[in-house]
Amino acid sequence: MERTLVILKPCTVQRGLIGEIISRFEKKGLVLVGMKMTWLTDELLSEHYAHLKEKSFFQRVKDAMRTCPVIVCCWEGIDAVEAVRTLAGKTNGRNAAPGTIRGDYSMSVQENIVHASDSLETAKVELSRFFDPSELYEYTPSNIWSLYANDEI
Ligand code: IDP
Ligand code: MG
Repeated sequence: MERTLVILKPCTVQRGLIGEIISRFEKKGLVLVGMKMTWLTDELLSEHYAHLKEKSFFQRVKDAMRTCPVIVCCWEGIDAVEAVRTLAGKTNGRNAAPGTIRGDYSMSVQENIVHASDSLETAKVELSRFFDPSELYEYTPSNIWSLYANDEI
C-alpha cells in the first residue's frame, strides 16, 4: 500500500467544498488514515513549494495558501500516489479534464482545490512535513475485500 498527501487548499475551505472533495477520494476507495485542519506558515510553504522558488508567482502561491486554515489529509491505497494525481487532474483547472477534481471545481491555475504529492518519494517527504507519525493510523477498512481482489494485496 502507498500513502500520499492531499491538501484541501484555502479556496476549497472558503467555497464550502471540503465534504465534497473528501467524498471523491472516499468513493474512489482510497482509505483516509490521517486528517487535520492547520494554518500553514510562510516558512513551511517555502519548503513545500521549493521547486517553484524561481517562479514569479512563488510568493503569491504561498500567500494564497495561508489566507485561512487548510485541511491536510493522508490517503492510502495500492498505487495511491498516481491514483490521487489522476483524480486531481491537470494543474490548471481550466484545462483539467471533466470528471477530475480540478476539472469539475476549478477555473484557475492557482486556486485549484487540492495539492497532491507527485511521486512516492515526494509523498514520504511531504507526509513527514505535515504530520507527526502519531497522527497517521494503521487500520484495515472492513470493506477491504470489496475494494481489491485477493491477488492485489
Ligand atoms: P501541481 O499542484 O499540479 O503539482 P505544481 O507545478 O507543483 O503543480 O505547482 C504547485 C502549485 O503552484 C499549483 O497547484 C498552483 O496552485 C500553483 N501554480 C503552478 N503554476 C502556476 C502558475 O503558472 N501561476 C500561478 N500559480 C501556479
Ligand atoms: Mg506539485
